[in-house]
Amino acid sequence: MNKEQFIAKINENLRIDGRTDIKNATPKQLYNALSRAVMSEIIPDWDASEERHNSKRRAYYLSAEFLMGRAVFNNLYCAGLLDEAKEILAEQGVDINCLEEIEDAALGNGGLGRLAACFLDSAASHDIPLNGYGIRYKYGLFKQSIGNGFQQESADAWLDYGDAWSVRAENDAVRVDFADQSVMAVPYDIPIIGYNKKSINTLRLWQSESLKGFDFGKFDNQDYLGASESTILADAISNVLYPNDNTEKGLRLRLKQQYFFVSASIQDIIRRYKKAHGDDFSKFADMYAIQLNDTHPTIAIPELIRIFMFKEGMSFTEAFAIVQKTCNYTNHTVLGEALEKWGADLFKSVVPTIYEIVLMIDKHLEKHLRSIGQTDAQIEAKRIFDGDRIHMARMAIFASTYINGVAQLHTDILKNDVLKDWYEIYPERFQNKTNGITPRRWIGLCNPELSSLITEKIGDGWQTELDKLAELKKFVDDGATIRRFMDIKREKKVQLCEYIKKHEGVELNPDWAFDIQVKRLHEYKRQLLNAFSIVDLYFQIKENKLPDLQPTCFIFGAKAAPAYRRAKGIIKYINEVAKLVNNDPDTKDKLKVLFVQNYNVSYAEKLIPAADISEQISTAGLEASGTGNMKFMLNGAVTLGTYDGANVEIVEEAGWENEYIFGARVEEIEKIKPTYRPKEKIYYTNDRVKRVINTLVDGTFNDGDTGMFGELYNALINGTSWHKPDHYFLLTDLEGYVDTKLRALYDYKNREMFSKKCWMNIATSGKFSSDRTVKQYAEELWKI
Ligand code: 26Q
Repeated sequence: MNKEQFIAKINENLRIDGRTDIKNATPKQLYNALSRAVMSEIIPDWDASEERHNSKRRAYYLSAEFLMGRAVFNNLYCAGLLDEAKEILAEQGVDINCLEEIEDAALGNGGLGRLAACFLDSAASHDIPLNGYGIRYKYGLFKQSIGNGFQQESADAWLDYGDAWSVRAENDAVRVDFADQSVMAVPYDIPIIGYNKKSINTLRLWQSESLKGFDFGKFDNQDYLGASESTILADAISNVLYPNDNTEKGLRLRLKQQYFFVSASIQDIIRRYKKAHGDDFSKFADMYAIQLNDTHPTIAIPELIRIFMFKEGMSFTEAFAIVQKTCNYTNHTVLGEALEKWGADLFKSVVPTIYEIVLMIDKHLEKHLRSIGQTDAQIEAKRIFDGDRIHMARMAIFASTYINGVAQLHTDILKNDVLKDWYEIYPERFQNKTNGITPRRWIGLCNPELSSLITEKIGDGWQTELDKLAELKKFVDDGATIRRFMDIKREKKVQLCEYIKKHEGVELNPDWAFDIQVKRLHEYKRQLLNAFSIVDLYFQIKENKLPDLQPTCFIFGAKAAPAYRRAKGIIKYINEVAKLVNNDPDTKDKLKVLFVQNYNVSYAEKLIPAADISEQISTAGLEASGTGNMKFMLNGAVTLGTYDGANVEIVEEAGWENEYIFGARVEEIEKIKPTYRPKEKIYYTNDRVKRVINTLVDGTFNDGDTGMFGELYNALINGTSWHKPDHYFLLTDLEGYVDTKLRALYDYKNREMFSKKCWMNIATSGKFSSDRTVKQYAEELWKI
């Protein structure tokens, strides 16, 4: 498509859509016209990719979340049309950035959903036949605003902008049956455009609709129950993404969502298999691998068995063998509260047939464990059905070929601790696959300035072979190059400052150090520890103890699950700290604290390139991997963090001298845990720590009489019925953290020396490309 054809297509779309043209179109009209122009351009390539992959072994990525972010800039970039599109609009006096008003596709909560999106990008960019299956939530993750320091939520009606990047594939609709209703699952196909259109894969998202109005003749009518189900009840299933990150709540609708998209996907996979290979399922596991993104789609295991047994006439044993050869399970967490367990009564009342099959799998497990000589106690600890609840992770492990963790440390913890019992009997099933991020979105698109400098130094090619960044090492002592990098970092800060001025109404100084913590709000991620460190700096400045401190902006961005009271209390606390330090004449020229509203993928693309310091401060052992840490590294920030998750591997790649690591390690945490008494051992004996903690209750700050701060204080100092005091070891790590933060900030004053550390981070970030990760999945798990 040449430029004239591109313009013609856009204009044609605008005439049909709104009887308008590029000059006069609204951003929404422009977005749809431009996107549809690209869509019509890529359809032949999309078809060709599918055709090419059809005869090959392929993998399916089943995930309840795909956190895609904004599609338009990424797709133009990957299709090689971004510069041309900019030009076309500019010629009509339109700034392409007006498309920033288009909402993100926020069909995920955080790391797990964004990882799925990065994997799809990487697979398409390396011609790996990987398709995604998920849910087309009508409302994605809620939008957040801050009012009087408190989080407020509103609905994310992302579809109000139109859905130019998907194709409704009504012919492939399938029926999904529950005990009390039947619904239609209608697929919407989204093209995943590989870099330079290497290949175009498909993300298929299912929307739940009423059966009414469809051609019943197309579906087999056995078990039909739902003829009178109202549209509203059907629509409810794919209506909204559950906003919990790393917590599990056994809710009926959530289980329905899981079975809904899994059943539809499995039916789809089987239909495709039959079309290509007929009714002989002996080659099923040779043709397909299914990756379960955490336990959320684990119901795929009994669903496959159900169809094999009741529709295809296999025995349980035959069906189970094929399923076990086909499925793999990725674990993303060690937090107990995130491990999915479903009440047996609930499960049975929603999907009774599946429940029976789960019982069969459980019996099969018991027999198998007995046959390999396990004791009653060992068997009991592994039962899928414990008499009361169904343990999804246990089912996933038993019925999978491989189980993988998402960073080396995390995998070691699974093997030696959380899943030790299982590792003992199935050592060959456990693998590590350290996470990664796509360099297309996380530098190419969000940091074109740095990308140009890199290309100037080492040529093209690094965008799909990120290990090539190692060639940047040789420029570390080249002052001119480092100063170019420093100019770019400043430019990214200026751009961020403009954006923040517009969206938060706050003015930041681009000559200050930017210290950024952006991620979901969770106690284990310890945003409260960061806030405490700032309060300690505040007190130290008031006492004239920090001469010539580097002026620093501390930026936070995070959404709290709406029902997570403590997380919301932490947001309010951060905003109270901001009010104090930003207004005190003794500190306002040294410290600036900002909590940005509605942190999401698009905001991340602005914040991350502007960071000097990346905050990755989880309690050691609790952050499975982290992927934000990798994005900051790739954009030239140093990590201020604990020895946790992928931080361990970041240090290994970049060298200790280029990161700021502090705090208790996993072994130390394990050692102090049994006798940990933070009140007696730290709070009462350390006045600095005490002064900071006391700000929760001594009237320094105001929680609007909600009691939130008192509850935070109580959890730290006294504990609760479900957790001992300071469950996340903030008091243990606070002093070491402040000292290390100060070391980083004093180092920063020698800008050129500090920038060399940043440069070394860029040069050693090659390992953290999701291209590497996906290739490892393809070769070592899927055998593609
Ligand atoms: C489960 C049941 C019911 C409702 C919600 C959930 C639920 C939803 C989302 C449970 C967990 C999640 C998300 C988990 C997650 O994002 N984990 C992160 O995964 C990243 C990718 O592997 C890691 O880098 C992070 O360390 C990990 O926290």
